Amino acid sequence: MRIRNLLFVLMLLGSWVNAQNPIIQTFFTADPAPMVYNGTVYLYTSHDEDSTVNNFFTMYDWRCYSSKDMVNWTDHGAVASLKNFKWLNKTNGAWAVQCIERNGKFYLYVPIHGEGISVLVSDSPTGPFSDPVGKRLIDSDHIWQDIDPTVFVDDNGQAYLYWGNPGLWYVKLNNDMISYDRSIGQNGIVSIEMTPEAFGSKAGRDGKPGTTYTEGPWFYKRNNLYYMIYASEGIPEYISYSTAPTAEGPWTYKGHIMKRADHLAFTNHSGIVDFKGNSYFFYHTHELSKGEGFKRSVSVEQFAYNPDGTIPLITPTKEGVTKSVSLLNPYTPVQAETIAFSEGLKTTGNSQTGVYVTKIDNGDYLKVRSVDFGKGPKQIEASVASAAQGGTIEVRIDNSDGELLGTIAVENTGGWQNWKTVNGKLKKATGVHDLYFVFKGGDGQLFNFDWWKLK
Ligand code: FUB
Repeated sequence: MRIRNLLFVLMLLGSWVNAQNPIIQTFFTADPAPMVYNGTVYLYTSHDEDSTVNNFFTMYDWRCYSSKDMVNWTDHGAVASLKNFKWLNKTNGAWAVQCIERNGKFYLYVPIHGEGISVLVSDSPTGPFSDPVGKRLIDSDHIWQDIDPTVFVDDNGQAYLYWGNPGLWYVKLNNDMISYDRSIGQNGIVSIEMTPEAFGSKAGRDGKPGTTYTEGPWFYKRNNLYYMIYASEGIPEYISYSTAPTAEGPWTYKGHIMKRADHLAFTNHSGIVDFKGNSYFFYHTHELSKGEGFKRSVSVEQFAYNPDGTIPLITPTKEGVTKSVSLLNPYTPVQAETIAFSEGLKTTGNSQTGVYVTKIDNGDYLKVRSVDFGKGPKQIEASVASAAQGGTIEVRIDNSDGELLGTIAVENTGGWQNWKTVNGKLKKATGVHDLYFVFKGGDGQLFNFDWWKLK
């Protein structure tokens, strides 16, 4: 009996060690919006602040992460914020974002809670973004319901922007992506009829018949079928979906994709992409904050469509994506903020250094998955800076207390921005491994860490 208990504990520990969800641990991230561009998944998220104000969503900016392998995510920092809108007299309300690319420009559609939906544009997926309109994009008479934009460009070039809570509306964007056709609907805005056939049946709070549709639509097309994925069933939210033969409907309710589970937050919000032959479902939980619904974190599950194009019920897991779709090359500089999992760390950045890892304390660690050691490195190089005592980076493989390949000594470099390249000798290791940097030192913040490279 005791041995069985022990095995059970070891099994739980094992699954914790392999935990990949939530995929970002350095910040609270919500409302995932993945975009595949140029062999990379760019993940745009809203951002729940570490300190919640007035027990409500406290959200000032939008963040971006990218991955080529679906297990390591590179942090590009806050790529846009409410400060991008000079006309806006508001400091909170940076809700669920989506970015899409068209003709080499990147359009970031953002809701500002209570201020409707706006758009920013950039020449790069990671910004800087600027405001091409100078006022809100969606000009409706239900501004408080204008949240959660989702955008899709159809094969014929027509772009659609859908959004809304608890209704669902769309506009047909013009080719410039920053204005819309005002000749349809009500001054350009088409209201979708919310019927049980289209979005499932659920009585409203007033007891009157209604639909399950709640908010957070995610609109896309796959194999000639149009999909609308959305948060459903009120609070706590499920994720459900409907499909249609055209971008404008009629929609048919198809059922749940993710049901309520204990570690899900009271909201949920999803995004779906196909990448390198696999399908991925992004959502958010309150796992990292241990139950705080205004401090959410993005998770991902790999799934497969059924042969008829329907989506199976997806279970939220701690393991998340178990297989990387490509190996990481450690022989060119790897940004330290390329992370599969970490504990105790933050990232920050500036225009000289870009994004780097900070708030490194004794015992914190950073994991990078599926690193291709090849025939084996002899040395490791790392860029670090410290105005304090410095410390040591232990280089381990396969586990945070796995085989120690070597250590890098970090001394005071004369300032938190005085970057110095330091080296450490490594024991030989070949093949593919998960690489762990385990940080050791005295009390307080030890050093900053910008990049590393095997030699
Ligand atoms: O993140 C703020 C709001 O919570 C989003 O706009 C909704 O979709 C829900 O996730």
